[in-house]
Amino acid sequence: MANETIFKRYEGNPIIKPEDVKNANSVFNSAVVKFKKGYAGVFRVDTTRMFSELHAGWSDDGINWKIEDKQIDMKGNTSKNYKTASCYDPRVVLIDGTYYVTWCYYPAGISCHIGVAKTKDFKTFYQITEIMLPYNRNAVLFEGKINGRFACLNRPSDPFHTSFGEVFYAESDDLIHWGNHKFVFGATGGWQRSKVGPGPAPIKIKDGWLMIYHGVRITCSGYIYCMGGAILDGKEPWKVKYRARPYLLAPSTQYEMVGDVPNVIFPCSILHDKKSDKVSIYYGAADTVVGLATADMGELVSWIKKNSD
Ligand code: BMA
Repeated sequence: MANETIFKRYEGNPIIKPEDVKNANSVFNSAVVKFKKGYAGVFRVDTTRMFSELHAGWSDDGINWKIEDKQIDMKGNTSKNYKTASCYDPRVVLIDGTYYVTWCYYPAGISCHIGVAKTKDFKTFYQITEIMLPYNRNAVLFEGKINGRFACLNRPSDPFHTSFGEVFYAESDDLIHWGNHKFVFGATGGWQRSKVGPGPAPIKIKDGWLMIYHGVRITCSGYIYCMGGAILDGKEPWKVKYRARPYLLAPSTQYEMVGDVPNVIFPCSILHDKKSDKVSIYYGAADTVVGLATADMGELVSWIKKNSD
């Protein structure tokens, strides 16, 4: 594939298509994790009514998925309109034996902000609260506590498809009260010249935190979403140690270039198999399907370092 650098696309892509879920128009920006002997995840399903919903799903091998036909019946502190609030772009992370889900939604009017929920079994989900002030469009928790606190990366926004976007860091003792907000990085040049936003939960590595993210450039015929990589400081993750200048993956296959929103690669989850040292990225493609791409962790980290300035 022309633009593959370190990540190779899975030859059976796309691994999840709209026809895999009843009444789905599209299944895309979705988050998967290791669960028991297999995998589980929270999937973004846009229905044929064009509501965005969160659905749970399971897999034995991480490639063949069974996704629930019904949206997650969220318990806890949900907004009254949870079922029609257009819930989208989930991220999932395991911290101390509990899985936490963050997602963007519209609990009131056009004010998009971020929900956080917990689950142990991907059957019962409890919403804890809403984090970050509106408008915020993307938030992902780190996979472990940092200096004893929960921490997240997030992207302040406006109600629409902004032409700007920068990544911020925040931390919390209880997932409810957030502070120590710090700027991490913003748009630079080239493929990430218009806006950037966090992708999957950052992964702890020897050099700090491996961060995969999306970067956007606005062209005369629309936005183009690519995937990039950076390494953040282990103790002070708002400090960027390395950030690769070239993209890691750009839309170039038919399923990335053709769909509801053309030219989108939107990574939402990463799996690291410690035995083989293989990294798998699950990404939404063209706001329609889910693609999978894999890389060797060692090669990925040295490529980010080598291509950083
Ligand atoms: C972003 C989000 C994503 C979407 C992307 C491209 O602003 O809405 O859900 O994949 O735009 O349309």
